[in-house]
Amino acid sequence: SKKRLYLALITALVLAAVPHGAAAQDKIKIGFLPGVVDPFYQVMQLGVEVAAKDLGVQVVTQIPQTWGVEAQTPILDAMVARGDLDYIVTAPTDKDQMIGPLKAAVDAGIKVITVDTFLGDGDYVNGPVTFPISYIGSDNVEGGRISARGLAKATGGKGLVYINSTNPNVSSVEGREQGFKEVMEKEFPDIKVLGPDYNLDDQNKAAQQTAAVLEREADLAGVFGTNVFSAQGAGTAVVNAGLGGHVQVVAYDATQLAIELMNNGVVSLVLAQKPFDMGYLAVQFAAADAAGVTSLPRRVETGFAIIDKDNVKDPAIARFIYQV
Ligand code: T6T
Repeated sequence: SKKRLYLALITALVLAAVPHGAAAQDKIKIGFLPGVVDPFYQVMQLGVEVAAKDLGVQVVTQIPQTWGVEAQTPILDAMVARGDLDYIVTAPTDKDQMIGPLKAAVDAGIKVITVDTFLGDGDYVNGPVTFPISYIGSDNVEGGRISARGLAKATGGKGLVYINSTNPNVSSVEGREQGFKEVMEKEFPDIKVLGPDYNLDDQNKAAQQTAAVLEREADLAGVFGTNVFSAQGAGTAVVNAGLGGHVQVVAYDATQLAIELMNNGVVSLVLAQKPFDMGYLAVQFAAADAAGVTSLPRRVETGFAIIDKDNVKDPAIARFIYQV
């Protein structure tokens, strides 16, 4: 496809411009600061590391233990204070509150690439936020739409469904909620949506919240878990309530547990993102930028693998299950 050709061209340019085995002092140094320790970002880290090796660049990785601005900002500040980083590749944990701390990095001479989540509205050409080189991640609004159609199909297009999510103001999960609600309103008038409840990216909290809804709403037909811990918590609650197969779950993020829950008939659809590609491309972009490439796209959507019972054994699909 055109996109593949384009990416191959970038790689060729980068490989031509970045001499292999360059002296250590010539290597660019990238700080990698994802959102939190989870299988999604661990796979992204693999992509970052493989690209760094392929392109001969250095990477310093630091991963927050918990999700949020409070955990991410001090790590970012410390990365800036090191004084030796050329680029920061990061997933902002809040689309507004991380603008200031990341702008400070730019003011200190570090270039920023956002992966998975974006700042502002994600339009780095027209703004309001234009300082990052690029956003490389999923089209999460579209992912929410796909999830809604999957859950509607599994529930027969009617009844009550519930969203469990992480936090407000995070571009990724916010987009998923928006796309999900949009499709339910427009295409499935007989489905009513409850929530979201916010679990602060804590799986136990997601399970408790889902259990409470299951108890309150005897006729709940389905749950949309908008990320790893939301979906795993929701799935666990459904299993514990003995409602597997009666209450359908759609899981965003293809963890081993999500796939196991699908094989057990609890989860009806798993949406795999492509975190390896996000990490690999981000490092490639940094190296290309350092080599003087000025035409890098300001937004790259990395796509999905939509996994269900019928295709999960297909190696071309199964390779997108998060293996860490
Ligand atoms: O769903 C991913 C990521 O896309 C989101 O921004 C935060 O949660 C995950 O890391 C999964 O836990």
